[in-house]
Amino acid sequence: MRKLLVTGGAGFIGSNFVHHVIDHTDDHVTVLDKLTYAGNLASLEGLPTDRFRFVQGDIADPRVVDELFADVDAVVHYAAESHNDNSLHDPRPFLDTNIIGTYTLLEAARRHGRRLHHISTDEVYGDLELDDPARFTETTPYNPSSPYSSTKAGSDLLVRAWVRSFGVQATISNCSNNYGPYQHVEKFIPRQITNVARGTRPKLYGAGENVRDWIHADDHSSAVLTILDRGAIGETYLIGADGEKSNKDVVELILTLMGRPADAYDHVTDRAGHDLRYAIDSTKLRTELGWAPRYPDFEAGLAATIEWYLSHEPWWAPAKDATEAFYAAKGQ
Ligand code: NAD
Ligand code: TDX
Repeated sequence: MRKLLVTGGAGFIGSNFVHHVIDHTDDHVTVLDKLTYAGNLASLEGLPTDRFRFVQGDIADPRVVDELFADVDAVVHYAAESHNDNSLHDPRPFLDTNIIGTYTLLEAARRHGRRLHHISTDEVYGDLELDDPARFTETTPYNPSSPYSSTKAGSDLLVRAWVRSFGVQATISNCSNNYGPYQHVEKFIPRQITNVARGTRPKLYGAGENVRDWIHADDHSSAVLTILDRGAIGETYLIGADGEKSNKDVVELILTLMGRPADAYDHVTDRAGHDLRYAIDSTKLRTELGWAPRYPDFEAGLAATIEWYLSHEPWWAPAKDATEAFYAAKGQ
């Protein structure tokens, strides 16, 4: 039985990964999570106590990190400050967690000789024009736009340097936009679903022409497990499921699936520096490691996600009012 340490496992994608590992492997999972506003223990309810334990702590705290690294076989690093809008409001926690936190984990991986998989984002590559036939690949130059994406880019470069300079056994994945259960209501899709559920109109930034490349969180998890098992040390793999959609199309689909008129939404103040389009070419992961997504139908995945939010109001309601107050103060 392999022993995994999952940082940020009480967040959106980390908790989906923990459920995926428990369902599809014999591994034991320890979650290290600070429980910031984005962490939610309710996302980890019902896991078998003989295969799962939770530790509250900061990835930038070398004492707790060192103790946990001593007792595991491999580490999957999800913990981050993850929301672009928050990074425009207050960048400091992004530096502390994404840069210093990742540095702290790399030093522990080096001391203990542990395998580390670092989770990152396609946003490190900047953005593409709407009519550009290009997609991001593993060789696209880094060109991040926001405080969030620049700290993720910095953390990726630290991982690469620790592999090359110190022989740390690490891999990196850069994934496109995730959707699915357990995503915080600050993010685009859950915000609009829960707005409609509460009788509030969805809020589209600017004209809504920006394109995101959507992947179900469970497909992200299966890709990460594949890289952990079969990825080559020092390599980067892009994860994506060919799910490009404009924000306007997504809002209209949410409204239609929820039985409302497709135009019953508001245009609000655009995000500063708003990236136009992301698009992932995941050929390397598919051909070299044999991975394929299991949820290629975005509309079906979105319908299931809407059902999940409608039946889990106690999970999201406590965060909804504060999130909307934050946006309202910015005219969003
Ligand atoms: P999230 O904000 O939902 O969860 C982040 C988790 O990390 C929370 O549980 C939080 O409590 C924890 N955390 C924050 N700071 C910490 C610290 N200092 N120490 C320990 N724990 C801490 O984020 P998410 O959307 O699940 O993203 C997870 C990872 O995936 C991030 O690294 C993010 O960059 C990456 N990613 C996200 C997406 C996406 O679409 N959401 C896409 C690609 C990559
Ligand atoms: O109310 C909204 N209205 C709106 O039009 C919100 C919250 C967002 N948007 C737009 C902005 C983006 O173009 O929707 C798109 C998606 O926004 P977010 O959910 O904030 O995601 P994004 O900024 O694309 O970043 C996400 O994907 C990449 C994650 O939050 C990152 O952690 C990940 O790295």
